[in-house]
Amino acid sequence: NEKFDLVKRNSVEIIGEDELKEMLSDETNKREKIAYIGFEPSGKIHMGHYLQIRKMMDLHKAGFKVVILLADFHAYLNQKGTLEEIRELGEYNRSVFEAMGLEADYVYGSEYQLGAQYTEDVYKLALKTTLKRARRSMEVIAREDDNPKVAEVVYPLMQVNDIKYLKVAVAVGGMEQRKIHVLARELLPNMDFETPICLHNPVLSGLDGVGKMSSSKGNLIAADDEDSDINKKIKEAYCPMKEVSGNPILEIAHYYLDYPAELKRPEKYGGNIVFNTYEELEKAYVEGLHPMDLKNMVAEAMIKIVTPIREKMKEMNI
Ligand code: NAL
Repeated sequence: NEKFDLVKRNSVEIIGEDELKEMLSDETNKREKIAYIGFEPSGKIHMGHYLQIRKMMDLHKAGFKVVILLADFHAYLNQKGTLEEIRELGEYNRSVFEAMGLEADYVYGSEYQLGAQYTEDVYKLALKTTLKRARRSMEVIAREDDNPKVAEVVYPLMQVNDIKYLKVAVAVGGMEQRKIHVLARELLPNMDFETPICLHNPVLSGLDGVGKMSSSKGNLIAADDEDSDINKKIKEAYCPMKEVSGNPILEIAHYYLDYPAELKRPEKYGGNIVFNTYEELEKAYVEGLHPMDLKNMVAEAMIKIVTPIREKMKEMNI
């Protein structure tokens, strides 16, 4: 199925694949085709976000209504600032996603998360979830805190509840969201809601090779980086010879190059090579393709992706 391949492409996993296939081939919309992702509003939108936005565009193409949750209360509970500061970042994030070309409905969590029924459901979920499970689901998501707060365990309950309140059929997120999503699949069938399908995207490593690409760490390629920034960042990025695991440049090559991809080199450095698939490129790298050759390909590809976004952002005065 063509639509299924499009939706699955470049994801790490889909939990509920068979249900998704069924939805995609059902013209009667027995189950409303709504796909959603939530973001804690952030000061920098980077290529990790774009991987997810691109996936939402795939879902839109496959016939889904796309909902973007600007998760202001979630960011607030996760100690990202005052509600006012967070909402301002939310507006900025929405504009960047629009500049990326995403057509979607945008909603702030605070528009419905104070409702009486919503609140009662959070209490119900609080009774059904162990503290241990709630904290585990937040392992990668919660901000570091020497004295963790109760807010940390309220957060996943609200995320589960959002899936019900936004009538989500397909919940999308990075792999770090999977424990919350698995909790949602377990709990929601007892809350008068159908088990959500969950699609997880890869989480890119930071350009410094330390942890994940993150707005707070500056180890990223931003949606509005200039060509010179991109060239400099990639040139200086961690890219260990012959090594695949935790290699941010190879990861970007995996998810952002168009295959077949061509490496252009002068004859004296070995001449041009065409890689038909990522797997071919990875094999060549493990066998000794020079990091500089890989970096040149990746920098060119990133510039091609970022330039129209950056231009659009300038045009929109973001
Ligand atoms: C994602 C986040 C917050 C609430 C959500 C509700 C429904 C679906 C996805 C959601 C943000 C996410 C993050 N936890 O770490 O950015």
